[in-house]
Amino acid sequence: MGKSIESHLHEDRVFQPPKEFSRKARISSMAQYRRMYKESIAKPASFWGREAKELAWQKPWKKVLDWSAPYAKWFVGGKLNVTESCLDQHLDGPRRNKAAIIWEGEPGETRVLTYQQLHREVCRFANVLEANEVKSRDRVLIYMPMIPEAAIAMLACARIGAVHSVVFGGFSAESIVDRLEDSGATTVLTADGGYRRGKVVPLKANVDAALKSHKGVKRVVVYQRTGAKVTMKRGRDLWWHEELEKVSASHQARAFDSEHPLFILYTSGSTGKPKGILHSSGGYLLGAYTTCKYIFDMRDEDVYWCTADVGWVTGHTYIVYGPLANGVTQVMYEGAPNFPDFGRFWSIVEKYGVTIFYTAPTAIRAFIKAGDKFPASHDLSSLRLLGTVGEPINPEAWMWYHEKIGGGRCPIVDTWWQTETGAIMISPLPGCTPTKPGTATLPFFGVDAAILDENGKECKADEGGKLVIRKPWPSMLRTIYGDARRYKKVYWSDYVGRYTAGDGARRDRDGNFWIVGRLDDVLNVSGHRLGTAEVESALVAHKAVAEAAVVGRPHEIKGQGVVAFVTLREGVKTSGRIEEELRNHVGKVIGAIAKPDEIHLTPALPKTRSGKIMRRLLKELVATGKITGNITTLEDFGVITKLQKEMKK
Ligand code: 7RM
Repeated sequence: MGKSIESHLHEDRVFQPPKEFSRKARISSMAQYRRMYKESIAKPASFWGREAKELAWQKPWKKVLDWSAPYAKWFVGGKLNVTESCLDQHLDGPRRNKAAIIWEGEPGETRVLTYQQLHREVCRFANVLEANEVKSRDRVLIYMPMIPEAAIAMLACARIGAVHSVVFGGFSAESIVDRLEDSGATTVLTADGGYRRGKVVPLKANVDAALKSHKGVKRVVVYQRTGAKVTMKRGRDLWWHEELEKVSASHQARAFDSEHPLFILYTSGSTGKPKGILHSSGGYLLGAYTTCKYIFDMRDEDVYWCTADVGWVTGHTYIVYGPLANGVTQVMYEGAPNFPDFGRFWSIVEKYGVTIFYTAPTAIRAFIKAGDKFPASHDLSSLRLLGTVGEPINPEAWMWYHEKIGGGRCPIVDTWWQTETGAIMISPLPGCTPTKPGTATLPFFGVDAAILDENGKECKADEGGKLVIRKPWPSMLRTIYGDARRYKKVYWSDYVGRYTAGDGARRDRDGNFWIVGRLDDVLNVSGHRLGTAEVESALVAHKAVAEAAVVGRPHEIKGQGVVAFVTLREGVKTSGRIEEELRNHVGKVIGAIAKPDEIHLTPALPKTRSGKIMRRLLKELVATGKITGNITTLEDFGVITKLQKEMKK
C-alpha cells in the first residue's frame, strides 16, 4: 500500500472559548498552553514532578521516569496509597462534608455520599476484603450496577493493594469466565441485580452461571440492590451488608510502590481474546488528576457528570480516580438515557445543576434521532462545559450538542484517548483552544503525538497516516496482563520506540488532530485510501440522517466499493429517492470518489456495549451476506437479524 489516507472533508467553522470562561480557566491563553506543553515535552521530569506533588505521597520518589522501551516506571521509589489522594486528603478541610457522589437510581431514588462518608464506606469495605483474606496483588473481579458501591469496591481494592478488574454489568456469564481465567481472580464482588430500562439485570445469576464452568473462585460478596431473589452458595457467597456489620470503620492506608498494579481492564480489540490492559498506581493517578484539572477545569463549585459506566475505562478515570482526586462533586446515574424517555439526562442536569457534562457521540446521535423536544423542555443553563469521548464526533452532531445542549455558550472538549492510554491524550483545553467541530485538536501536556506514514516519516498537513505517541506518558498501560509478547507486538512493533494507537488520523494546517477512524476500517477505493469518519460525517450532515456507518465491499474494478448504512432521524418521511439524494449529497460534500455504491436504511447500527459502531460486522455482512464473526461484545443482537433482512432486499 504505502499510500497515505486522503482527506476530503473540510471544516471552516472555528469556535473561540467564551471570554468569560477563559478569564477563570486554569489555562487561559494559547501562549500559556504552548509554554507548558513545551516544558512538558522537553523536561518531563520537572513538569510531572511538579504536578505529582499535588497528590498524597507517603514516601517521595527518587526518580520521575525510568524508560526502557517499551517499559516505563514513573516516580521510581515513591510510595503512595491511591485512595489517600481520592479521599483522606480531603478530610482536613472544607471538603470533609462536601458531596462526593450524588447518586440517582433508575427508579428515581437519590443518595448523597460526602467525602467523609465515602471514605468511611471505603475503609469499611477494605476491612471486609481483608477479613476475607484478600491480599495485596490479588485480583478481584467486580461485576456491579452503577451504584456508589461499584466505586467503593474499586477504591477498597486500591486501598489494600488488590488489583480490581471491573467487568461491565451488561456483559454475559461467558465474558466473566474469560476474565476470571485470564486474571486468576478468586474474589468476585457483585449485586443481586441492577436496574436498566425498567428491568432488573440478573448480575448474581450471571455470576452463578459463570462459576458453574469456572472453578477457583473462593468468595462472592453480594450487594443487595434490588431485593431480587438470588441463590447464595454456602461457604462461597456472602451478603455485603452482613459482612459490613462485622468490621470497624477505620482503616490505615498502607503505602504501595508507585508502580504497584492498580487495575486490569479488559478491552476486546478487533479480534481474538480480550486484552487485559494493566495500569499501575502513581502515574495513572497523576494522568487522571491532571486531565480533570486542566481539561475539565474542575472547580470546588462544579457539579460534574460523566455518563459512562464504571465498566469502561472512562468510568475508571473520569468517575472514580480523576474526579475524586480533584475533590469535585459528581452525579452518578444508574440507568439508561431513555428511561422513562429521552428526557432523563436533561432532567438530571436540571435537578442537580450539572455544570460539566461528559458523554459519548453515540448518546448524542441517539438524542438527535429522538428529537429536540427533550432537551428543549429542560433548563440546562447550569452547564458551562461539555465533553465527548469514544468515537469521532460528526461535525453536525457537534453543532447540535453545542447549540441544543450547550446553548451556544459552553466550550466542547472532544477528548481522544484509549483504555491503553489511561487518560485523555488529545483534547482542547476549554479556556484557550479554538475548536472546530470534529477535531480533538491538540495534544495534552507530555503527549508527543504524531502522524506517521508507512516509512515512519511524519505526514504533511492534511495527509492521513497512523497516529503514534513518541514518548512515554505517566498513565500509559504497563503491559497486557500475562502477555508481554502481545504487548510488544500490538503497540510497539510498527515503528521502533513508538506507541501505535491503531487509529488513522491527520493534522490540519493549524496542527489539529482529526481522527479518521480505526486503521482496520480504512477504505481503499480505486487506490484512494479513505477514512470512515469523513464519509460518515458527510452523511450525517444531511438533515434526514441521524447516524451512518460506512464500510468497503470487494469491487472488481475499484478494489473496494463504498457501502453505507444509514439511520434516519425520527419522523423523516422516506421518499423512494432518499438513497439517491444521499449519494449525491456525499458526492457534493466530499467528491465522487466517496459516493456510496449502496445505501441501506436501517433502524439501528451494530454497536459495542460502549456504543462504538462495529464496522467489522457490517464489512462481513456486505462481503458474505451473513455475520459469523465474534459478536460477544455486540449491544443488541436483534440488529443483526434486521440488517441481514435489509441486505436481502
Ligand atoms: C476512552 C475510550 C479507544 C478508541 C480509540 C479511537 C476511539 C475514543 C475518540 C475516539 C475519535 C475521539 N477508550 N476514540 N475517543 N475517536 N475521537 N475523541 O474510548 O479503549 O474504549 O477506545 O476509541 O478509535 O482508539 S477505548
